[in-house]
Amino acid sequence: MEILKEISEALQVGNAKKVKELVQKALDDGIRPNDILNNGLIEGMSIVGVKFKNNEIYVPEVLIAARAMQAGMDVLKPLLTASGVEPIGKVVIGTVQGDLHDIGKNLVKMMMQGAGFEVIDLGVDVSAEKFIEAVNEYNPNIVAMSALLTTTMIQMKNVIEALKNAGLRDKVKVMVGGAPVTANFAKEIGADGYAKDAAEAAELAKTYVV
Ligand code: B1M
Repeated sequence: MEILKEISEALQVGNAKKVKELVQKALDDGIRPNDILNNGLIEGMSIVGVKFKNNEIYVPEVLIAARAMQAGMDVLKPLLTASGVEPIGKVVIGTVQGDLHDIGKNLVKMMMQGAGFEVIDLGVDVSAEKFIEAVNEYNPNIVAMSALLTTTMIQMKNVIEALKNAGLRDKVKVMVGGAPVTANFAKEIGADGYAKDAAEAAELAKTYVV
């Protein structure tokens, strides 16, 4: 669809205003929020990722594209998240220590909210200690961790070890995800589950509270 291509292109050049307007127009045209997300916004961001990798663009351009992505996600948010319903469970979510990538984590949060969870978002660069404090404070069903760097994904293991040391491991399900994370890695570090994308993450989370 032409408008989804336009959304992807506006995102790639970091035009947040245009992304916002186009996402709204796509919704008004009756395009489903998930199609706008996957074939417009995420599609655009994956092209940004390839250009970044090939040194065709640099951190500032990626940051501007990330802001445009967030602007588009803000328009979709009310449609992807449930409101006014009794939560089906509680999730503590964060991007692990040393890692500042939050777009995927924010999407997972939205999808989980859409599935009926109350989500406590600890943000980015979250240390094991902060995860433990939050588990003690909020008593969640699930701890959800995101990592986008091969150098930070190992922090997920530290959080699981910290949960064990604090005697909390059996009280929560731990799920992990993010581009470099795999199902095998999740198993190796002793997580309960892995999801490859935000929709799958919400589905997996539901299986932990039924
Ligand atoms: Co960064 N970055 N970045 N970056 N960045 C990557 C991740 C990279 C792959 C780019 C590349 O080289 N191609 C590369 C990592 C290489 C590696 O480790 N293997 C990289 C690098 C190297 C870096 C820096 C080190 C660059 C530098 O400074 N030299 C630096 C590190 C900063 C830090 O974190 N300490 C850095 C910085 C940044 C920006 C700040 C500029 C910006 C982040 C802005 C922000 O998040 N607010 C940024 C961005 C935007 C990217 C790319 C281009 C896009 C990431 C993204 O948002 N994708 C990325 C390249 C790429 O991924 N193609 C890249 C869209 C998002 C929807 O996808 O986050 O994967 P994603 O989430 C997916 C799934 O992974 C999954 O669901 C989502 C889809 O539905 N998912 C989960 C995510 N979390 C989950 C949790 C779950 C389940 C599923 O359960 C709990």
